[in-house]
Amino acid sequence: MSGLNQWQINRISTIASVIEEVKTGKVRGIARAITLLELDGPDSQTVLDNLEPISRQASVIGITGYPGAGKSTLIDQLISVYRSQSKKIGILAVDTSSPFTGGAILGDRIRMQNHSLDDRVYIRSMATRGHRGGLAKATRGAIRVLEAAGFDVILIETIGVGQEEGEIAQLAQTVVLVVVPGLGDDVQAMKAGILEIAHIVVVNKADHQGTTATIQALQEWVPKVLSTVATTGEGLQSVVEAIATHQDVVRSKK
Ligand SMILES: Nc1nc2c(ncn2[C@@H]2O[C@H](COP(=O)(O)OP(=O)(O)OP(=O)(O)O)[C@@H](O)[C@H]2O)c(=O)[nH]1
Ligand SMILES: [Mg+2]
Repeated sequence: MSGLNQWQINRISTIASVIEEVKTGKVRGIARAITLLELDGPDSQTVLDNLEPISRQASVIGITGYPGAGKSTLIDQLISVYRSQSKKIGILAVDTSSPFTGGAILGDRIRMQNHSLDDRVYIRSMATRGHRGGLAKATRGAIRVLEAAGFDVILIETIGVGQEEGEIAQLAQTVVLVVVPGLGDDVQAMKAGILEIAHIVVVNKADHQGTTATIQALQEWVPKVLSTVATTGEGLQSVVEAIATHQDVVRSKK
């Protein structure tokens, strides 16, 4: 290392220790690695290069849908199921605080805190607001970090409209779209966009009126339409099975 100055040597050894912590699944290392990727500075490529050889293959599931549809509540239920299967689960909540539900990220933390003391569950909010394409880049890196740390399932929560819908289709193997009853004409509007990339559509808040009509309207366009009440866990088992079935298809194609 004779060509390097002390600062460069320190930097390299810091990254090496972060990578070492990631490999052993240490939360602190995972958090630092993802922060380096978010900063998108010179260290971010070094982190990625060092993760490459230890990367594994996790199930990457996108949970997408309009603000307030119940994505976080559904994820909280999915965490419980995957935990009972002894899986390690990472959650990347990307830009979920909408102008409508401001402060949702804090809400998410509170809702998901059932799991916050569990070292087999890692929850991270990723702020990419204002960065065009930032979701894809930093999130792809964060997925690598979690894979390297031995996570089996990675759930990505996104609003999934506009620019983001193409990005989530590239990041996740299985895309679950969460909608609520009473979509009506919106189904027409969604056809060319998010419905095209969704593998599974979940009509959540099935305790509200209009669930059957919404399911019927969607069934014309999407192969798999299910309904849930995320707050009680009703219908959740079917969602878990549909995800597993789609994951089998994904893996058989590799
Ligand atoms: N009645 C009813 N309420 C629900 C159901 N699922 C979620 N909710 C409620 O709907 C509100 C929004 O749920 P969240 O899980 O935060 O929705 P989200 O899609 O994550 O919202 P953003 O992150 O802001 O996009 C909360 O008050 C939930 O308790 C359901 O099945 N039925
Ligand atoms: Mg949410």
